[in-house]
Amino acid sequence: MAKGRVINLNGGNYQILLDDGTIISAKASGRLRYQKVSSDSEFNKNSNKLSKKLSTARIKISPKVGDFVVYEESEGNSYITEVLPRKNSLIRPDIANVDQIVLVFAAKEPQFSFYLLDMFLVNILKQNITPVIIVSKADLLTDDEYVSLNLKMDYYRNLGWQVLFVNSLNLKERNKILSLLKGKVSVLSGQTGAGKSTLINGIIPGFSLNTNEISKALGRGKHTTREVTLYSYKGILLGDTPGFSKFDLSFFDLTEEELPHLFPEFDEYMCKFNDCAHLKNTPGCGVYEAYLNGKILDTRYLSYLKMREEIIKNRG
Ligand SMILES: Nc1nc2c(ncn2[C@@H]2O[C@H](COP(=O)(O)OP(=O)(O)OP(=O)(O)O)[C@@H](O)[C@H]2O)c(=O)[nH]1
Ligand SMILES: [Mg+2]
Ligand SMILES: [Zn+2]
Repeated sequence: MAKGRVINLNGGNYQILLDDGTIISAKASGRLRYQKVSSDSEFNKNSNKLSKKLSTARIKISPKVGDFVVYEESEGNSYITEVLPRKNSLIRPDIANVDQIVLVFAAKEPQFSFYLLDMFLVNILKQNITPVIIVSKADLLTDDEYVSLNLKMDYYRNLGWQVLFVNSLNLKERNKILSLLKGKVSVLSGQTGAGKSTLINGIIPGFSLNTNEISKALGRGKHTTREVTLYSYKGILLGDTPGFSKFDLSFFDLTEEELPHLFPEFDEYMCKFNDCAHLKNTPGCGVYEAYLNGKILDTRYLSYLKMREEIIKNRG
């Protein structure tokens, strides 16, 4: 019985990274299709296969990038026979066992959007993962634009997150980034054309992942990266992912009740009310007052209101 970690999957072929650094190719075994799991297994979270009375069930599990798997050799081929329990499992990007998400947001091209940033952050926090924020294409900013954007990003730094400005085409912050990635599984996420693949090329010497100019007509990338892949470098695992376009960000199963708790700074401004929605013009609402007093960044509060509306609208 041998183990490894899936680092790429393409048309039914899995690349598996072994402890000694070698990479083998494997297919899913027929036996994999159904696997015995207990009722408290992570695999069961979204499965209704298991009634309260049963303690185990057999459910279908497909290995995904990031998974630790058991494989067997047979007639010169390798077959994955088991997917080991996941520490976490993301849907977009589709990857398991991640320690950290590195959000890559272009300062320009595509235009920086606080709403989009807040939306990504909410989704990351919902999955209990720590974000790192990298503002790419900082070289495209004028000095004034840089000062003003950097000042706003201080707000995010004060929430406890790392924020770096970089020019990935001439990466000066490589050592700093390497130290943030050290010993962790990190995955880059962000809009298409933001520069995720370019950043990886800057971090890992000799790398040349495909990158592409953003479309002038659409103001966005062309989805150059098509699949999730983990790259291994000096004890770091770094995942490149296909970018999002504005239109395919969804709210998964977010509820309007949990939304305020995914804006961590809101906790500081307690409300008089138990289940306050923190809407504008609510007398006595601590969050609304903090917004009025400038303690909560205006774009954060507006992102909250807009996301709340979207959630309600999507629920129908
Ligand atoms: N000036 C400048 N251009 C950059 C920077 N980072 C990336 N670019 C350019 O932005 C374009 C898009 O970069 P990619 O790395 O392909 O973007 P991506 O996020 O991987 O896009 P998808 O794979 O579609 O998700 C390319 O033309 C890059 O050369 C940067 O820091 N500064
Ligand atoms: Mg890419
Ligand atoms: Zn309130």
